[in-house]
Amino acid sequence: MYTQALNSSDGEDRHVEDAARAAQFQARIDAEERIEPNDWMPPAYRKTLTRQISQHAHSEIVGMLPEGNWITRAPSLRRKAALLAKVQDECGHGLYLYAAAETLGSSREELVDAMLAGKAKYSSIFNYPTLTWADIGTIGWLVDGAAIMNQIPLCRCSYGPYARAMIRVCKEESFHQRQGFEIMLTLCRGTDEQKAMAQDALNRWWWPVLMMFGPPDQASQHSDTSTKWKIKRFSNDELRQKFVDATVPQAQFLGLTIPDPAMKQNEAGNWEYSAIDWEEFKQVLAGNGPCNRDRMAARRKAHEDGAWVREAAMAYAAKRRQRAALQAAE
Ligand code: BYC
Repeated sequence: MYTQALNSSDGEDRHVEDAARAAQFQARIDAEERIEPNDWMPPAYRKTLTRQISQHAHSEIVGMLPEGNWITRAPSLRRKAALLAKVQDECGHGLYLYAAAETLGSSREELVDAMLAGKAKYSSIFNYPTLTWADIGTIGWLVDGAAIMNQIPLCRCSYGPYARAMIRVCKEESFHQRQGFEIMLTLCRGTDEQKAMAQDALNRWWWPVLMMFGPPDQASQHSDTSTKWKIKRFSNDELRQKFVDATVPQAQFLGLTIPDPAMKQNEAGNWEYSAIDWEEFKQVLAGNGPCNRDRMAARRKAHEDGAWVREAAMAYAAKRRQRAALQAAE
């Protein structure tokens, strides 16, 4: 009886303490202070950040596949060098992001395993195929363009390691966007066949790119808490609209037509677009996009093929630890 009473009062004390810490944490967020790895944070903040950062990391890594598909077929040495550098940059982004997620207490191994087991998501956009060289231009122009729109506000995210990683990622994404736009410009100023190829790529990528920003605001599960904690600075729909408004003049400059005949500019200057097919998005997230199975198979194979590298690195690290311990004992 006495023990029970003690436990219940212990529980209440802990509850009061947690509420006070949560209030203090929110006050720091409201004051635009950065949260760092060793600071106290609500378990749900840690969980949602780990979810978002790891999904972001997986997207960078899976994102290497559709473009990597064209490295051997780039039309010139210059194009090949730029594409190689871009794909390597995406790999680097994945590594910074896994490192940022690790500061929250989940190992890279756990995060990668969750992705390979199909438990963690990666961006829907990378489940579409790259059929022609114009797809490489379109990915740089639109996919990296959308990524920049989404990631610039993440440079002001409340969690320090994520915000700092985003600064470098955004600089590199800007270069990617420019190289993609330049490919499109070259195709659009080329032969009729090249321009048709560019238009075809835009037709296929436009709607999937709009889906990259996530479900509409009323269906977004995480937006409210992520906004309260200043992980998100803009809603999914706000960023989607900013992207459309920035992209329409670029398409006009290229002489390309956005595949949305009902699209119109309103009095405020915003481009109103037609309804997005959210059923297609759901299907892609459920694993039924055109390339989901290929992407997962390629990642699993790469992981298996890389086992010897991980083993060698572990053996080397163990040897170094052993040598350091021996030296310390001398
Ligand atoms: N694809 O409540 P919501 C790049 C999921 S760019 C797949 O609104 P949140 C790159 C969402 O995760 C691409 N899943 O979520 C560019 C959630 O599911 P869970 C990566 C999506 O987090 C060029 C559920 O739907 N960028 O890497 O508030 C070359 C409900 O959504 C998608 C980032 O990851 C999607 N498109 O907002 C190479 C940026 N959209 O977790 C690489 C960081 C939503 O409950 N992430 N879902 O199972 C974010 O900014 C936010 O996580 C999102 C979603 C805006 C994407």
